[in-house]
Amino acid sequence: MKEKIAQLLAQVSDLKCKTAKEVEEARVRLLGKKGEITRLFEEFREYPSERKKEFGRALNELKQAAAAKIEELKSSIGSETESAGPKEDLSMPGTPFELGSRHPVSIVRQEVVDLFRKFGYDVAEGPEIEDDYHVFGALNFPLNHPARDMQDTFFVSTGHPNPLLLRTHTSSVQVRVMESMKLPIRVICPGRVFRNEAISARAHCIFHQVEGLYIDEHVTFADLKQAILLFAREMFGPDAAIRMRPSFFPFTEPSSEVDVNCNICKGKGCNVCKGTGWLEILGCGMVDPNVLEASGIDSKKYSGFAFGMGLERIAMLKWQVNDLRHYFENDLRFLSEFETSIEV
Ligand code: 2U9
Repeated sequence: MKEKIAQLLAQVSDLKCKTAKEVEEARVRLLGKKGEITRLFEEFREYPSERKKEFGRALNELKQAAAAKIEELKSSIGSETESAGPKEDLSMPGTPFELGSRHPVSIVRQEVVDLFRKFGYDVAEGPEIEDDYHVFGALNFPLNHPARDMQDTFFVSTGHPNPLLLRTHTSSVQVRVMESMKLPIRVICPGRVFRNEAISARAHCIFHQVEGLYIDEHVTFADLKQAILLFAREMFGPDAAIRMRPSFFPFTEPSSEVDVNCNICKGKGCNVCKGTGWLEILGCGMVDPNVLEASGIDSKKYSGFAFGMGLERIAMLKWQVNDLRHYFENDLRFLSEFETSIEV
């Protein structure tokens, strides 16, 4: 034991390492679980107590000397590596990483929402899986209306009077607002809607809408016209003009479709506006008294207007995209054309 201790002590004091790996190897060889010094301690444990006195101190000194040497080697190698200069050239330009961008439909939705917030509208959202009553019944759709057909609507459950379905418009959110909020109501409802349509360049089974509703005493068609004109000017520029064409919706009376003057050909006629000089942007109308009454609003005292627009359509006009399917395919070549979401 005595000789072995002396031999290891000499080894420790002569120990030289060039790399951190060599230091670690030396540590394992001497002090590791199966290291030589550890093994001496195991041997020592078996000795009778009178012999323990003889070697105990020397053995502890060996262990301390080995640990101190390993520490010394570790720090000298560390400082040598540092003194050799930094590995990386910190003046080099960083590795660029690609920034994501907002989806064009999200950009348009934000624009429309911000704009109506500025006009004093609240924003409301509601469930995408709705019941027949909130999507059709409360909105004056007769029981035999074709929109209720399975060819037009995705049903989740059938066979009872108020089946569940994927909402075909966000008007169901306004119905819920009318049921729960105090009058007057001024709200816009952005959201995803679903229709059982064949997918083409002009139609998709999923799209996004923003709908608006304003109910108060003495609301007139003139208020509606002014609100839509202000919206068009904010959205398409101060020169935007609108034209209203009579239309029909079960939930509004009278109803109207709204066109904005084509900002590509300035009204002269081009292939985007199909030679008409006008582009359809939304539908609107005065809320049908039946719809107000269904949600418990006195239609003698209150009146209101409502409007709805498809966001993909607005985005197609804004960026002159000619195929609706681009908005759903997540092709990065298309998506990266739009503004970045991260402000730098
Ligand atoms: C309530 C009462 C009335 C919402 C309205 C339209 C006219 C409309 C279409 C535009 C293109 C749907 O996305 S689209 O296909 N919408 O023309 N929407 S009035 O009227 C309401 C809504 C809720 C309680």
